[in-house]
Amino acid sequence: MSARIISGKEISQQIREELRKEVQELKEKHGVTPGLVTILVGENPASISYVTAKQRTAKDLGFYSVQENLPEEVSESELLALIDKYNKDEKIHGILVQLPLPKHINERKILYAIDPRKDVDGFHPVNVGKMVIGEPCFLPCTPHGILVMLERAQVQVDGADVVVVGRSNIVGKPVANLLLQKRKPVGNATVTVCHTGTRDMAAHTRRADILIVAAGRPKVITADMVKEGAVVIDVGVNRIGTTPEGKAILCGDVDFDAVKEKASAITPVPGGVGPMTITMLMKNTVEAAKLWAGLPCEVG
Ligand code: L34
Repeated sequence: MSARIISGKEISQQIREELRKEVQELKEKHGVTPGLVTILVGENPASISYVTAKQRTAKDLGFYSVQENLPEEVSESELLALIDKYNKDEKIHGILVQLPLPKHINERKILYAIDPRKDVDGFHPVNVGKMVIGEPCFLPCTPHGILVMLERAQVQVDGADVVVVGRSNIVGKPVANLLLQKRKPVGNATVTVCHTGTRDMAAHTRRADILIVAAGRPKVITADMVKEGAVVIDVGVNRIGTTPEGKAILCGDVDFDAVKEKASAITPVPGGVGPMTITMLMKNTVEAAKLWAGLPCEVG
């Protein structure tokens, strides 16, 4: 039997419609327009594509949005000065610095410089700390998107054996942390995290009721590594070539065609976790605007 497809694209569309209404209401009732700045350094094609999509979505939802493009050679202090400017800008409620940054820039220093109240990526240590102890805060967009997908697809998470492949600060660590928390409706799972130091990865993945893969390598999860009936969330977006028309050919970290015959539900690539990441950035920016305006919100 072929797995049910959990479409990030469709769930995203639903949430974007909800957000569009909320933005309109914020404008009409409170005179607040959510403001987002996305900062791109250099010309990494994947980063350009993601930031462009973020800007397009922000505009489509009625945000005030600003795109900053900086050259690869920009200095750390110039980038810090720009962040400082937007920390003080009353029209901007969310600041996003697209990662990865060039090697000569200290990523940590940049992320620490963003005002935690405008940290719509949830990467500032204040927000990471709050997340770990279960306080209201900005949740990082990809893990947040995964939680919402599991919720809207009505996957039973409470009590489930979840296996996460990957331990990055952006995905693996936070998603593992969130799912082990006693939070509702998505949480209270038993979580295992596999990484490059794991001795027998398949022994772990085969036990998973829910398998979340953020390894950053194409098709590392094959059908023999998946339990019959498991729910599989594929976070990978790998560029494995280009079409004759010059479009990127994408594939996930999961061997989709084989695994879909074994799983009960699976997310596709493209159209899975990626669009959800962008949608949760929009959600966080709306929350940031409410926080700034002193309105009730989910982040503090
Ligand atoms: N600061 N840097 C910061 N915040 C983030 O949340 C990100 N991330 C990751 C990389 N760097 C970041 C993203 O935005 C990954 N990521 C991201 C965002 C969107 C998509 C994939 C990754 C996405 O929309 N993927 C589409 C395909 C798009 C394409 O054609 O390239 C999909 O359907 O999966």
